[in-house]
Amino acid sequence: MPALVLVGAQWGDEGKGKATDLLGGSVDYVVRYQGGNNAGHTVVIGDQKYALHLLPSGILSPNVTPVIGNGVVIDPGVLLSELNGLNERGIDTSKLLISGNAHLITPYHRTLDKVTERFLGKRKIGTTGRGIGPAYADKINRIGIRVQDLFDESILRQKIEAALHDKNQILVKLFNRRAMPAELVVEEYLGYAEKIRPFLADTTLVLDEALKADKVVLLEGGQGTLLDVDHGTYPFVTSSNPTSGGACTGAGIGPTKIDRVIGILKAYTTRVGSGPFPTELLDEDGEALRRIGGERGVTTGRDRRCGWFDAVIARYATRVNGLTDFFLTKLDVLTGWEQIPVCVAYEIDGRRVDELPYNQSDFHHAKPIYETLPGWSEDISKAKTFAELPKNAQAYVKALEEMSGAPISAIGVGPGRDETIQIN
Ligand code: 2SA
Ligand code: GDP
Ligand code: MG
Repeated sequence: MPALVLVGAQWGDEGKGKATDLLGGSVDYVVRYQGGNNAGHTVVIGDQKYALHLLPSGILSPNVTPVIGNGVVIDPGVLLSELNGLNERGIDTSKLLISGNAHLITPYHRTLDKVTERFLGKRKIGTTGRGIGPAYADKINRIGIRVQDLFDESILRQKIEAALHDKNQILVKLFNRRAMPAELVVEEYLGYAEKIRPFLADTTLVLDEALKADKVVLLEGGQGTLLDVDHGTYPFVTSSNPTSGGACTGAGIGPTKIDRVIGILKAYTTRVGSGPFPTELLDEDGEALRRIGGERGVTTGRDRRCGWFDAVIARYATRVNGLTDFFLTKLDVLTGWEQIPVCVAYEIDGRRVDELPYNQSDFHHAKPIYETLPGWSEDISKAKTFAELPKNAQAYVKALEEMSGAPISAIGVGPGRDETIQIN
């Protein structure tokens, strides 16, 4: 098995961190290919809980080489404090490899992210405020700062001065903020260079050699399919490509190397930030899902919006990612509901629609058409096989599988590493 991709099938927070960690025992490399420290991936090992933002979740598996690919945006201060935090807890992070082509998030990106959101008011995206969008905008505008620039003081200074030329005008004239002196940013970033140097690598070459040597490479997406800048609910998206295609560009490997694409799928739906969400529950069921599921942002601490499972979205994720299988997570959270509604299609302006509408206005009008499945009340957190699940839980999983268009190969019944049912 050469390379496999793990993507969020909904709006993120499906449990990708746990899934990556679970696969950690059988893979050699875990690569982050997009996003930055907007991600929040939780891994629970025994009584220890880890929240990873920028580092690949595979960093917790001793035999894994963790890689931050060229498609990631790195806030160096956050990177170093995350590494320190893990070192203090006894985790060896010395194997980490970082692409010199990854872009850097700077203080002006963070400021621009926050002031733009404030300016948008009610129309805000609900970003994490980590500077992700402005950093990717500079990358596309060809005025970004890359990791490799840290090692050439003159280039770093020129690039930061050039990037700040327009931004300071915007900050002062449009947002009534103080200008940011380029020299301050240069000084701070030069200070990161030697701390980052030991991790610097030609990561596409390392991964190519690994694949040629039959090593297993896991490409780990941040966020989720519906937050993809091309395939998500634009403009309420993140500024990169979490979908499986992004894994190729963000890690620098070709699609012919990938033979499995796993979609991580929550047994219900959540979303953080603004934007359409057809099955959102603004009632006590939504509140109960949030409470029982612990649905709170790992990075920002924001309450997540919660709703029933949406099969239209799952089918869409199967399509745009070319999913081979799903890991279904958090089935245990649904224990105790007598009836569980599942959205099978939408009604849009009086018409039934079975596929995700590509027109955003239509999606904003979409009303869920529900089928209701019988629930279960037995505790399922100790179940180790599919057969040990109550009949109604089995039927729920089978129904989701049929509606979503790809087989379910694992089921999460709790946050812990071993609280998973493997199928086959
Ligand atoms: P950004 O900051 O530019 O990427 O925000 C754009 C949109 O993307 C959403 N987004 C996320 N959605 C779910 N989980 C994310 N990670 C954290 C977590 C979120 C948190 O694991 O809980 O702590 O709030 C994540 N990162 C970005 C974001 O909400 C915007 O809708
Ligand atoms: P990620 O961003 O996709 O890695 O997901 P998050 O870590 O943001 O959110 C998923 C949350 O669900 C975390 O708190 C996990 O510990 C937890 N989790 C993952 N799988 C399961 C599961 O099967 N059952 C329960 N109860 N919790 C789970
Ligand atoms: Mg998360």
